[in-house]
Amino acid sequence: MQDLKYVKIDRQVCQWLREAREIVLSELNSQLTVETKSGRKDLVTNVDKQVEQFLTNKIKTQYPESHILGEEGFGDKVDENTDGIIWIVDPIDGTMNFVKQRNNFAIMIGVYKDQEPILGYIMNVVTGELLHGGPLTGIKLNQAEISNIENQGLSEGLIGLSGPLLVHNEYNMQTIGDSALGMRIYGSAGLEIMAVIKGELVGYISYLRPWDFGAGKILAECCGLSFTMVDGQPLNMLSSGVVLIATKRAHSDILTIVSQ
Ligand code: 2AM
Ligand code: CA
Ligand code: CA
Ligand code: CA
Repeated sequence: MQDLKYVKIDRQVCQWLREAREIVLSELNSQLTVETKSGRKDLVTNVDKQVEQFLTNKIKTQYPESHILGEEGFGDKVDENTDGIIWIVDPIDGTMNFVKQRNNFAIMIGVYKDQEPILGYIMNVVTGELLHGGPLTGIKLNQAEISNIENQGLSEGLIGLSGPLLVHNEYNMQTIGDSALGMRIYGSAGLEIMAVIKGELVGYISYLRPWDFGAGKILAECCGLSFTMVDGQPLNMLSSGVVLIATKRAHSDILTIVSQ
């Protein structure tokens, strides 16, 4: 059953994301201001900041009672208290790709109410693909219903991995990769989660923070995928750590290898 209130909110957030996409596309060939955060591989640009400001302004104007957790700090301070409505915003997911490739990055929003999943958004900025919706609206890729995701095992598909986990062989990552038909490293958690939902990957494993998975968790769980920490433990919306998103069969295959 669709809840019309959320269908309306969904329509509005999709419109904001299309506007945010236009902002980014208009800057795609401009010189960027790039700063480092924790180290030389951790970047933020003027466009990351501009998109986060744009989205937080829209959310605050339309839904003033909301709290916003934004990666670049334009939202609110959200600590242990996750009651009420929380919007989790990642203005550019895959900033390194944005800077070096001007391609292969996403804008993401996740909306939770009293810790329950409400709506999730992953927008592939360059292609315009927008995965959106939640348990009360259904999930769509632009206007199209998502088709059933085949419950393939690890050996039947491609696995998305983060580079550092693979290089350091954490959690037996090299055996996990070798057990699949192949490994892929896209460099955007949002696009990798979208690829699992589209059936292009059987799973994805990476160290993630709340803005990296806030949207994807809502979308993936609605599509029947498993979304846990890499040891199978549940995660909450403020968790940080190594996260495993996969079909039910690939999830079980991976947990077996992790525990070996
Ligand atoms: P970002 O571009 O929004 O920072 C790159 O492999 C993926 O991991 C991207 O989705 C990136 O998001 C995220 N990422 C990069 N550095 C990270 C870090 N130190 N901790 C958690 N996620 C990170
Ligand atoms: Ca970042
Ligand atoms: Ca991110
Ligand atoms: Ca980001």
